[in-house]
Amino acid sequence: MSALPATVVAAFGRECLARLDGGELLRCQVRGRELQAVCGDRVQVVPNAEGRDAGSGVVEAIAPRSNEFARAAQHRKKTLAANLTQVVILVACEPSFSDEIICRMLVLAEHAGLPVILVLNKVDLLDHRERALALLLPFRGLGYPLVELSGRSDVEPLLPYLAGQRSLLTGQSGMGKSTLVKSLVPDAEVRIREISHFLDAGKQSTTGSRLYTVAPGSEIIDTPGVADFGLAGFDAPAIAAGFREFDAYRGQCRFQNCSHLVEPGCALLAAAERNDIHPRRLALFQRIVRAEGLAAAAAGRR
Ligand SMILES: Nc1nc2c(ncn2[C@@H]2O[C@H](COP(=O)(O)OP(=O)(O)O)[C@@H](O)[C@H]2O)c(=O)[nH]1
Ligand SMILES: [Mg+2]
Ligand SMILES: [Zn+2]
Repeated sequence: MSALPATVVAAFGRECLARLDGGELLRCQVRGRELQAVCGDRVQVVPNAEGRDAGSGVVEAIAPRSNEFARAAQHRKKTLAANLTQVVILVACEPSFSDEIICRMLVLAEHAGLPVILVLNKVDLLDHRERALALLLPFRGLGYPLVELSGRSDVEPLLPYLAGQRSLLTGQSGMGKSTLVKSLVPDAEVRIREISHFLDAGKQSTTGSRLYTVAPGSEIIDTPGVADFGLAGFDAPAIAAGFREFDAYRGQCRFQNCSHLVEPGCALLAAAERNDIHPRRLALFQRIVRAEGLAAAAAGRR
């Protein structure tokens, strides 16, 4: 049988669930060691012979990706999804979230060239809302929309942002990603069970990313909560490029290779001093550069 075009809606190691363009789901093996299918990939699938192994097939080829959202974990790139149009970063009023991790996710999204929407979830937990909004203050005015909602009871505010998009939903564990997806996708639970059934043999059916259709042309990808968003492979300038408000100061530091940590004549330090950039954002940049082990390299250059 000839190959059919499909989209990967769940992926686990050498296995994935592919949705044929007609809508049929096929559990697939990925051919060849060099191929690694991720959620959102466009693939060519050859169904297995009917009768012998119905509902299954083989991924023969993966189309080049227009973009991918990846995090680097222990020197290994871990691609969460591909061919996206935007990233939705979810935080919650409770439990509290890390603004450093927001910055890390923003670096990854900016690096992939993807627009970002910030969502504050669980606004029904009124007692914690003010504190959460205060933590989000440094991100206001950067051009990222901020949407407030309750993923459990009112997802309406997010709908206009999802229309016509393929959104990657990301955020720390416990922020409410899976709950939000269940509210957004009418038959989500049926489909989750369906997919889990398909992938049970894959053993890790709760750890992978999954693509759901919210409405025709609107898709959302739920990703597993990950503890940290490593930026291995990024150097300090690449990390700085993920802080969009730093752009206006590029080339204005006294030293061309300024690390923006301690140098005299640093345009970013001066801007933070004047509150032209939010001091917290600069502090988080510096913290990430140090955590990624890049501060020593910067000092060595001087
Ligand atoms: N109060 C409240 N709790 C929520 C809301 N959305 C999710 N939760 C709870 O937050 C916890 C984590 O949700 P989950 O969807 O598993 O988060 P995930 O780890 O990001 O997928 C669960 O106990 C949910 O019931 C919400 O809108 N309001
Ligand atoms: Mg979840
Ligand atoms: Zn500088």
